[in-house]
Amino acid sequence: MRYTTHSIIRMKFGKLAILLVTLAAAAAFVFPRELLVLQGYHADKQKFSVELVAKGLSHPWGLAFLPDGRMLVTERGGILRLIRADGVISSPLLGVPIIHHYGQGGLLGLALDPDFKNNKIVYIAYSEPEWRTSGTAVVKATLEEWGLVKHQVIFRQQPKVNGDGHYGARLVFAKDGTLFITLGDRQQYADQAQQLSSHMGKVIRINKDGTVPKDNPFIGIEGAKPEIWSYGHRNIQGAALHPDTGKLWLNEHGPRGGDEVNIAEATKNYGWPNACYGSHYSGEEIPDAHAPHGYIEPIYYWNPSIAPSGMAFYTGDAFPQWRGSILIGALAGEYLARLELDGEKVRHEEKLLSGMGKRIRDVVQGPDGFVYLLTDEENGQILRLVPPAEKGQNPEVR
Ligand SMILES: [Ca+2]
Repeated sequence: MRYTTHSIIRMKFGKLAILLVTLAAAAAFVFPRELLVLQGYHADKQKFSVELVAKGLSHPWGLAFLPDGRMLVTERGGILRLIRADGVISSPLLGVPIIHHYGQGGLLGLALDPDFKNNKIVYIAYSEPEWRTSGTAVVKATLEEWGLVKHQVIFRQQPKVNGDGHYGARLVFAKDGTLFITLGDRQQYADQAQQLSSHMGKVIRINKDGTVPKDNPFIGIEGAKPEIWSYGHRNIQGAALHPDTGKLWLNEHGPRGGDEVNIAEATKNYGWPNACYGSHYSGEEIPDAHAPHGYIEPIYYWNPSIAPSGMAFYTGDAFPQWRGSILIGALAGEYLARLELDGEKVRHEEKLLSGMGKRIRDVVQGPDGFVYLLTDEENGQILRLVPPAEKGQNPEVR
């Protein structure tokens, strides 16, 4: 039989289609929801249980709920998946950007467009490779059932540098529709956190199309990058908008004994690396003094360090006593921090889930008011905190 070029192409497409269907079927595995043995978990003010929603995710990093109740989840290695509320995990979505997959780099934070219901647009932060360097970038794309289309890279960290650490990479929409991007100092470049000519160690604020908002604070300052909102940060892996004030709250990995919670205000300098609690990992001391140099003191810090990551304000009905608290996942600390607030001060910290031995990468309040967590491990999980079932009540019909 003679093959024409046309028939060969057709055959290849036919085989490709069969291969794709087979792969999709193999990858869409089902995990029944399980109850862990943490029924009636002890806590200061609220008892809760922990449910396993899904597992088998490789170092999941960011989670966002779609309006239909499904979860969009990034895995650090460069995989994006949709996960149903009953734990069914999709095959990897197509159209994901190429990432620098070393160290802390990968597919990282994500956010849905505030008008996602109508436009299906998502924003994903990732470490973008360029020759031997990389930098945090943000891609905007439309989410289809099978993947991302209509990509537009709306932000690129400048300069790109060597090294695989401190990408920051949380994305939060402000109430005015601008997008905050949290960055890190890229680990070996701490001094750039103080330089307005570099994006590193900054909070960035841009419009949805990547342009600079007209009221950004450093527009017109010679040599300053106009996307900068605040500076002097080390590595911001958690951020959330205060539900009442609309201010951007964040947490950042500090040096040894100096992880922080800050409220990021326009033009403000948060001190890194010139002032900070704790000491460099080399043992070298860092001055604590913030005020004499105009650096903003953290509103809270951890000594010893906990390596804080995802962050959410709790506003739901499932845990009334937690309303108004911040929930922060601890990686090295292996717990869920609940910070009780008094205005813009932290009044009390409660350590939830300590002893479970899980590095917690992201924290999200679900549309049901339950608290969803991503665990950072090769066989990563989605866990959720729910109120404990009443005695004799079937937890499935709670
Ligand atoms: Ca600081």
